[in-house]
Amino acid sequence: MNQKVKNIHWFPGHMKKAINKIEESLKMVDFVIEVLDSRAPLSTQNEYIEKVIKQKPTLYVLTKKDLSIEEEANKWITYFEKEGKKAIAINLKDQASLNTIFKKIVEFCREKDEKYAKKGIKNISTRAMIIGIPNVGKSTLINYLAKKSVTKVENKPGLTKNVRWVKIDKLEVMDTPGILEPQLEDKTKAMNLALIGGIKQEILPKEELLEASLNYLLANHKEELFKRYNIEENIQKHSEILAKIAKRRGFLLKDGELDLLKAQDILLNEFRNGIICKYTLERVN
Ligand SMILES: Nc1nc2c(ncn2[C@@H]2O[C@H](COP(=O)(O)OP(=O)(O)OP(=O)(O)O)[C@@H](O)[C@H]2O)c(=O)[nH]1
Ligand SMILES: [Mg+2]
Repeated sequence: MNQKVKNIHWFPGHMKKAINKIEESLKMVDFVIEVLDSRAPLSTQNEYIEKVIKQKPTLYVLTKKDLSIEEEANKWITYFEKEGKKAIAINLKDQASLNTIFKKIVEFCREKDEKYAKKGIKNISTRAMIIGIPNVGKSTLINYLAKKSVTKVENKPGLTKNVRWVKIDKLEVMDTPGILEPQLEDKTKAMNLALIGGIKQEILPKEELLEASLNYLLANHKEELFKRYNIEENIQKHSEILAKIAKRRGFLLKDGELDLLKAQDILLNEFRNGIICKYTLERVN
């Protein structure tokens, strides 16, 4: 069962402004591309976004497929399709998948063109809005579609602060800042977001993040974890694992003691960036 927390507030001013702009601009768009992270598709869905886009045709793009377990990503696509949604899982670092996404986008454009053709209107451009929580790859997706860098991308939640239109042939796409619910009350969701980088990790206590990461890794990817840090003994205690990492990497404090905090930071970073293993935090039942 999901725990409730009351103490996670993360709603910078630019998100409030973005929400107003998104609501205003929604009237102008033909369809919406909601970007989710394939490692935690439900946690990266935002209730507010779901509510405002209800009336719009929506394509779910599950990004970072290269970082998640492929079989699980595919199961999520089936899950969304069963819900009557169009969905696709993609690695935005691989231009080879460009065709797959263009095919889906063309379907949306065709539906819209047919609707207008009935009214006798031809050759008008199609407008889409890219929407999602921070750091899921919205700006990367626009650059990917445009085949050049038209908007800034970084592995840091909250990078895009303003909306912006980008023209890609007959398609006009709007990049938007990542938005979150004003209060993250669901602790499991907050934890998943922090682990994959959707919210800044400092928002949650590091010990809790470490505990969640190691519990997940020991239950699902023990071999890969031990291989990454050359751990030969079958240890389970988190403190012992951290000590091993510090020892193997030579992380020492001035007095010669092991630097466990540095080991913790390395573990969290390497886990988040998929260096230890590919992973999917949320699985389809
Ligand atoms: N490995 C991998 N990295 C990706 C993928 N898509 C995006 N990224 C990386 O994810 C990070 C965030 O990407 P952005 O495009 O800036 O994310 P955003 O959704 O625009 O973020 P905000 O502007 O903060 O809301 C960048 O480091 C991207 O390179 C993917 O499919 N695979
Ligand atoms: Mg962005």
